[in-house]
Amino acid sequence: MTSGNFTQDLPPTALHDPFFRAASAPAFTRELLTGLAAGKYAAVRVPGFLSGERCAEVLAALEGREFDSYGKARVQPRVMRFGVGISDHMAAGGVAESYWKALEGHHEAWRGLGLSFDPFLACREGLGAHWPGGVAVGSRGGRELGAGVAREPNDGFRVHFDDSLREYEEDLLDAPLIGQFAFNLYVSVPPSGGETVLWRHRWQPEDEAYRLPASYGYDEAVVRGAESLEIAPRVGEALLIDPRYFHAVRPSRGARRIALGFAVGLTASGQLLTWA
Ligand SMILES: O=C(O)CCC(=O)C(=O)O
Ligand SMILES: [Fe+2]
Repeated sequence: MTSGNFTQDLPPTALHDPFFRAASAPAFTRELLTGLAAGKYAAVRVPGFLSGERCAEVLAALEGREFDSYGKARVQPRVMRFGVGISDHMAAGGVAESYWKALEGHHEAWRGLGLSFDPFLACREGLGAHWPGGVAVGSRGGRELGAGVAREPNDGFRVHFDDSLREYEEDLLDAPLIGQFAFNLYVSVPPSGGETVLWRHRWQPEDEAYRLPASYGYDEAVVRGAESLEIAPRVGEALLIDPRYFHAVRPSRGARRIALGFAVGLTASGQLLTWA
């Protein structure tokens, strides 16, 4: 009944859901985080989250390093990363032992950058500045997960969604989650392209017909007709999205697109837990 007569002359993309919006604010307030978890926003942007000086320090350190690429069969076009991501170590609906082994090298690689501060700690502190339950790195079987990675999707990310409840057979973290976010802090952005796009569409079983073979992604036709939201990232800006909305990153032109990223889960006791 809600799609009453007044909508009949409008194409579907002309309709707007007032909750499908990106809020922009100087900080991650309680209201914004609870609103994102509850579905009152699709994304929250905090420009100037990390100072230009700190962004430049991280970028300068990363620029001289060799990046790995995500698993080439699953991630096409290629996405580069510095650090270990859990999605490359999935096995039988759980986490492969190789992840824990790889994390040792990960910590060494990040320490080897010789940064004057821990950028993932800075991100957690900024994210949790107004959050009563605080932000901590999540654990699995009592072992601390990775704190984050630097990701470089110069040729874009395909249309996909992230939902650990669907990706893993059992709880990924020791604490069950009642909400999930994806966090990105941009340290290098291209002069054109590189936009993050969200669609007001969540996975439904029919969508599997659009899944690209052996890939993490879907044919863009899966979001056809859905309302969308485009965000052009800026250096120093933090973006927190509801990753259960299908999303993509457009190819970059003219410069590297590098973001520090991690997943965030909200527990029933109101704690925010991160992993990568
Ligand atoms: O780089 C971005 O803006 C979003 C990347 C992404 O797919 C995610 O964080 O889940
Ligand atoms: Fe994603």
